[in-house]
Amino acid sequence: MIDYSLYLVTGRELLPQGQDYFDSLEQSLQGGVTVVQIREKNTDTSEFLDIALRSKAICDRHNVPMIVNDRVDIALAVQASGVHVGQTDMPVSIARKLLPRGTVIGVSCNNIQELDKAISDGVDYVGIGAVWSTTTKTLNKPVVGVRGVGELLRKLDGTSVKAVGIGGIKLKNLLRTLHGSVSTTNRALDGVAVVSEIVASTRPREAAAKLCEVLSTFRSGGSIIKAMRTRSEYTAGSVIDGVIQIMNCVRDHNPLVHQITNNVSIAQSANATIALGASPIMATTVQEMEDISRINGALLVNIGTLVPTAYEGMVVAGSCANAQKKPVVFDPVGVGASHFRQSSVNTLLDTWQASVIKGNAGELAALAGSNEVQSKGVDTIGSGFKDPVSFARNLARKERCVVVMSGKIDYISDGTNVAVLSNGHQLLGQITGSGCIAGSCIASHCAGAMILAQGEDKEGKLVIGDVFLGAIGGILALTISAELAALREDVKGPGTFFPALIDELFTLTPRSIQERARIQIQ
Ligand code: 3NM
Ligand code: MG
Repeated sequence: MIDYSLYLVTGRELLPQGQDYFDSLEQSLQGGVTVVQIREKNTDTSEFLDIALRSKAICDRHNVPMIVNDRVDIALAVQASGVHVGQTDMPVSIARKLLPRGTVIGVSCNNIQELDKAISDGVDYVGIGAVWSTTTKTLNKPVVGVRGVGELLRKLDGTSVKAVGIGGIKLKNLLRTLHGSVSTTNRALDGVAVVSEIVASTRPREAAAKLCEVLSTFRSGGSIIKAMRTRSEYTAGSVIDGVIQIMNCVRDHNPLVHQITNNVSIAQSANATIALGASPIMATTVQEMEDISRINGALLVNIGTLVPTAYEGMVVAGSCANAQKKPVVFDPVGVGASHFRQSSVNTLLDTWQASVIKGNAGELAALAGSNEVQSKGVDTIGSGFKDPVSFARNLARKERCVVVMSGKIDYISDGTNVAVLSNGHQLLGQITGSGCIAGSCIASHCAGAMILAQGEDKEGKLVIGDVFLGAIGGILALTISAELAALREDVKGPGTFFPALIDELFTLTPRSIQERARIQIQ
C-alpha cells in the first residue's frame, strides 16, 4: 500500500544552481516525502533509465515507493512501484497488460469526464489538477480550484481509488488546499503532489518536513469544526453567553474591521461598525491590503458594486487575511444577477477561504447552483427553501465555512449546528443596505471572537476565533437593535428608523440580548 501523503514529483530543471539532483532527492526523503514520481520530459531513454535506476536505489533505501511518469518501459526496466500516465499517454488498459500485477497506475484528471473514465479504467489513484495555477507545467486546461477538487472527490465515494491534488501547492496554501478540497460527503485528499515547493528549494529536507507537519496537523484536527474553531456542542444558553462575551470584547478592544463594500451602503456600514464599538477602515486599494491585514480584526468583502479596482483589492485582501488567520466575511450580493458576478464569486472563493458566507435565500441558492429559489437583482423571489436548515448545513459543508442565510428567519450553520434566529423587524427591509450592515455586524463580532481567542493554539487553524458565535452575535445585535428602534415613539417609518437603529446598536445591552434573543439550535 502506498502512502500518498507527500508525493514528490521530480523536476531537474527547477533545481537551484549548484544543487545536485540525487542529493536533493535524498534530502527530500529524509524530510518525509512518502512517494516519488520520476518525471523527465526531454531526456533520452538511456539517460532516463540511468536516472530512474539511481533514484530507485535512493528510494529503496528509504523504503519509499517510486513511480515513473509516462514511460511504461522504464518502469518495467527498473521495477518501479507504479506508472503515472497523463491524458494523452499510454491508455490505462494497455499499461495494465504490460505491467506486472500489483504495479500501481495513476492518471492525471482535470474534470469529471476524465475522472469517470479513470475510475472505470480501474486506476489505483488519480492526480487532480491543477489545483492552483502553476508555472512548472504549461497548463492547457482550466485550474480546478480547491472547491472544484472537493466536488470531484465525491465521485470517488464507494471506490478504492486514491487521490492527490497537484499544481501550485505550496506550504502557504497547503492547509487551505487540504481543508477546502473535501467533498460534501467528507471525502478528503489522500495526499498532495508537489514539484517546485520541494525541488526548487535550497533546503529540500526542511521544505518536505514543513509540508509533512501541516499534513499531520490537518489529519489530527482538520475537520471543518476544528479548523474554524467552533465547538461541536452549543445550546441556546451557551450561545447567548458567548455572544455577550464577544459583544463586550468588541467594545473593550475597538478592533479594526476592514471592509471592501459597495458604494451604496458604505456610510451605513461604517456607522453601524462604530456603533458596535469597532473601528471601520474602508480601504480598497491593492497596495495597502497586506499592511491592513496585519492590524485588522476581520475583513468584510461585499460585492454589491463590483468595480474592477475593488475586485482586485478583494482578491488580495482575502489572501492576506487568510495568511494572518483573520476572519473573512463574504457577502456575495446579487450573485445570481449576472454571469459576471457569478464568475467573480467563484474566483474569489477559489482564491481564499471565507470564514463566513452571508446571503439571502436567492443569493445562496445561486451560489450553491440550486434553482429552488430564484432572485431578482439582489432580492429573493418567494419565501425560500423548503428545508432551509438542511440547505444551510449542506452549503456550510460544501464551502467549508459558516453560512448565514438571512431573511425573516435567519439560519446560521457551521456545517453541524444550525442556529435558527427569529428576531428582527420589517423596517429593516425598508432601508437600503440592511443586508450589508448585517455583514459589518458579523465582521465586527468575528473580530471580537478573534480577540477572545488570542493566546490559544493557532496550529492547524484556518482562522482564529469562534466565527459561528461571531456570525450569530452580529445578526442578533442587528435584529434586536432593529426591534428596539421600531419600538421608539419617534420612529415613524424608514427615514426615522435608520438613525434610531444606529442609536440602538450603540446602546445595546447584554440584558436586551438575554431577554429578546429568539434562538434555537438544531
Ligand atoms: N501536473 P508545482 S500540474 C506535473 O495539473 C504537474 O496535472 C499538473 O508543479 C497537472 O508543484 C504539475 O511546482 C506541476 O506547481 C506541479
Ligand atoms: Mg505525461
